Amino acid sequence: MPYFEVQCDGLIGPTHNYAGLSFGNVASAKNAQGIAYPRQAALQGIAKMRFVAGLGIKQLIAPPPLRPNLAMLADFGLSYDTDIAATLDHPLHRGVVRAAASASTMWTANAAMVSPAPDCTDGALHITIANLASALHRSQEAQERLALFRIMFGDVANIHVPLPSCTPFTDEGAANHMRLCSAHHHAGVEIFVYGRDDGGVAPARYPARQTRKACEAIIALHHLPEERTLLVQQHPDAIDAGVFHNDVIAMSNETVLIYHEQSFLHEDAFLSELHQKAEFPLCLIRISEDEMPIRDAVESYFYNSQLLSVGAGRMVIVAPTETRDNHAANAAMQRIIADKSNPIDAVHYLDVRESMRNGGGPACLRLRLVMEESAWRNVPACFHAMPEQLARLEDMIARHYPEELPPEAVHRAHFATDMHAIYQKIVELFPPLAKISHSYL
Ligand code: SUG
Repeated sequence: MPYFEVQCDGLIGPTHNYAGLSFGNVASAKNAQGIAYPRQAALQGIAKMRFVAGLGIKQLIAPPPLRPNLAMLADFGLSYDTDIAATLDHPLHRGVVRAAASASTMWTANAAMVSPAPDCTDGALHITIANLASALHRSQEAQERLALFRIMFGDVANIHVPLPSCTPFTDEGAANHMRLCSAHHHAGVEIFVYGRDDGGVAPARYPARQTRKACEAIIALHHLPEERTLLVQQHPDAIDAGVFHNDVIAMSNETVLIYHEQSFLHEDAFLSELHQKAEFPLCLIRISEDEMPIRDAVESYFYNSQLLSVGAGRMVIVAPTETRDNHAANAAMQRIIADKSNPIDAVHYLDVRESMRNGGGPACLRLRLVMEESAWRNVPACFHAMPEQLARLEDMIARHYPEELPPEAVHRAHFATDMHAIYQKIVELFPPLAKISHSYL
């Protein structure tokens, strides 16, 4: 099989904290000001990578950027050399300091939109880095991910710079993208899900982060043919219920699409276009509001599971333990596993609680790529989640990451120097990172 799917997970950085930075993300608001456990968070992330690699799936590691981001602080006239503690009492500056310390690159599903080579008419693997322009703490990721992805995938993919950071083009990457295909190495149908279009229906309470124009721009950049591309609007009521990305209400893999009845604004039109464009048998699993209310989907992150191919046409689901602990979500999961008419054989529940408390489940923590063996081998070895590298990372995390981080810790004078010293330990395990210039280090 020439092409296979690769999972690329973000290594959770040492500054992981709960700052309540994401309006519309229910977990982020609920856990704001709570105490975070960066060491535990990072170890949970590594355990997930090891588990997925153990399923025989190719797994990569995307290391975090330098935090706190002193360049961004400087944009607001702030620095750790002056009276950083005073920012605690200044609402604007408090938010900026917390944004500059955010470990949000862990949610790698938002890093980029990826179109595998078999889908693109020019036969190239295309990656467009997301601008994440809807929130300050996420917007700083765009240039950092561009630099990292050039190092990781520069030899194997056509990497596009983020779209301009302005309202009509806000883009949150693969969290709003699905791909259906008969098998990963065959041409697939790519589904771009947007929350907002100029003059169209929009959510009333929470922001819609992905625009239709951003999707259209990426479709053109990636050379995706119209006959295998769909543009679908996310249901605004779902966004208003806390579904800030499509991957909080739908999941897909190869022939399978699992979705809630309120995932899309025009479900019937979407399904008829999908049936017309997909030239292979589809397995559509629709979940009604009666079976699992959106409220439970948001609480359990059922749809933010990883639906993974494990060979011979079979699949498994890697779900967060919160799904097991939610009655409706677990019942829906068991129904799907028991149903022999679909290719899904098992669910594995994993603990990624630290990320979940900021609204990031197993699927948020990873970006999917489809690659050939030669491309896979071209990704520098340190980024491969091999057992030795995972063990080295665990050792480094256990020695150096803070055990706990209350939100006010990021306002302490020594925070930047302490965290930057840990970053140097990360660079030692990912030597190509030294090429990324941080002029202020
Ligand atoms: O953008 N949370 C992230 C969670 C991203 C989840 N990703 C996917 N659904 N693919 C976000 O809302 C919270 C940070 C804080 O509040 O400290 C945060 O950014």
